[in-house]
Amino acid sequence: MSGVAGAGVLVAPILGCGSDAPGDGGVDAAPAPVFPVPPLDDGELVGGVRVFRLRLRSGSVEWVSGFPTATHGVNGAFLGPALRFRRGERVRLEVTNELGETTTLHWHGVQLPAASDGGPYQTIAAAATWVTEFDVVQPAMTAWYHPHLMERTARHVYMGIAGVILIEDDAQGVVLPSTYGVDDLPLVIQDRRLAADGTHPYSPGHVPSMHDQMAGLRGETMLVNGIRQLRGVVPRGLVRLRMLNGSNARAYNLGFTDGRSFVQVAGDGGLLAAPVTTTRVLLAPGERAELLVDFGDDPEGGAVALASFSGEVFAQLYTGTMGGAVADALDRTTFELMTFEVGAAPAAPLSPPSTLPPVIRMTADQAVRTRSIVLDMTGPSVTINGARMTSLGASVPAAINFQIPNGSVERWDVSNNSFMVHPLHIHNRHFQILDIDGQPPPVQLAGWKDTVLVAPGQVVRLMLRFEGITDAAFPYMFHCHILEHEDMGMMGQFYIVDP
Ligand SMILES: [Cu+2]
Repeated sequence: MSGVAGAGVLVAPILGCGSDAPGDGGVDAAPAPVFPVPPLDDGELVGGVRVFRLRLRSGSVEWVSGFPTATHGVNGAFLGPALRFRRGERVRLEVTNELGETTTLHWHGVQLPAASDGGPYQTIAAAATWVTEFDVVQPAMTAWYHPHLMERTARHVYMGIAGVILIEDDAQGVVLPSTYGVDDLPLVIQDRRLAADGTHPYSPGHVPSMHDQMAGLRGETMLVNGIRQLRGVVPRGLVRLRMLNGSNARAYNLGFTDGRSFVQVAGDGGLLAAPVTTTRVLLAPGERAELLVDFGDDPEGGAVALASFSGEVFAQLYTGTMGGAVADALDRTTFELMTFEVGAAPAAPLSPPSTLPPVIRMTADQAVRTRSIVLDMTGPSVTINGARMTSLGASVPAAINFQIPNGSVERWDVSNNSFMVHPLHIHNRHFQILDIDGQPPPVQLAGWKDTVLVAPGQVVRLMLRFEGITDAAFPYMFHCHILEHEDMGMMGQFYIVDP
């Protein structure tokens, strides 16, 4: 198995993983019959409730030969299973924390009661089990889960606690490749900064520098599904890739090294209003996209790499001297993430859908109130509306606390006054982008979303409908999804309350 030509620093072939590492597809002689994906977890039906049992535990993975890296994982050494939810069902998550320290587990992109959100208020003490239950009310989409502990999110995600959630909804009537691990493939994209001894800035006893906290920690080693230089075999035909940018800070401008086009059918919040044929998809941390890639004309044994064409968007995402200082070399160039090998097996005889169900667009006149959300960085500080959330329910200089009456429609005008991109994530409620610098969003960004990339100098106006279960005791969070920024307090909270 030859090494992939990466960014000049990724020259080693895939290294053997720990015995229970994801994929374990390293140096074994026989090619893996299926694509290395996280295990699929359908839970167990108990009295009509789909129960998932998740164990947060420590482990290790040998990304650097001879030097195991200490990791965290969910039911395994690194990352966690793909949880499959079905719309209309009730799910129960039983999360046992064996990490030896407090954490949380947040269901990113899932619409649920605030007490089930798994944000910084729902802490799970060491050795405790958190049980939460909610109804799956939303259409098909790819969501994900990760810790969300106040000031510790970046560390816990970097150590390896993350996984995808596949929400299914047969009522939508759209036929997409759906054989998990064969033609329906989640790709969890993460970068890691690994030293020669396998440690990284969040390893036990290590602390990221102030520069890394301000810039967001970037690394030179690319992992897909926890595997370095992943090579996966795909059938000759249409394949669905569920992309998740699970990195702490790096954005990716994804495309294929042979320039082939693909069809984007879904974003963060599920299906787009129409399929979009393109050669690039830009994903900030926390964002997802579902792509249909046709390998039907590829020769058996052919290979094509997935790459990030980051240099193409560098000037958009980073401005001025300060922007240049927080970006790294990879942000200025093109680098490979993984390689697809085309197998012998034909895929299911599917074509990309020519249409998708309509997405009813919200309009500005529906808003009963507007809010300004100003993202900024000054000195050693990352702020929302000039404030930092410093502990639960408190911020400096003033609490960023919104009380939003249930049933309200609001317009949030999000501006980025800083020199680098910030992805704003809003818990529970998906939103629509009304416009970007006054222009209507392209189709890829015109569906429902929960995380939006806001480039320096941009004003992105969002439309949100707050409805559902009210809770005066527990808020939902909104924050920058550069996890170092979130931990430094670039976060606010809102309550949905009875009108
Ligand atoms: Cu940020």
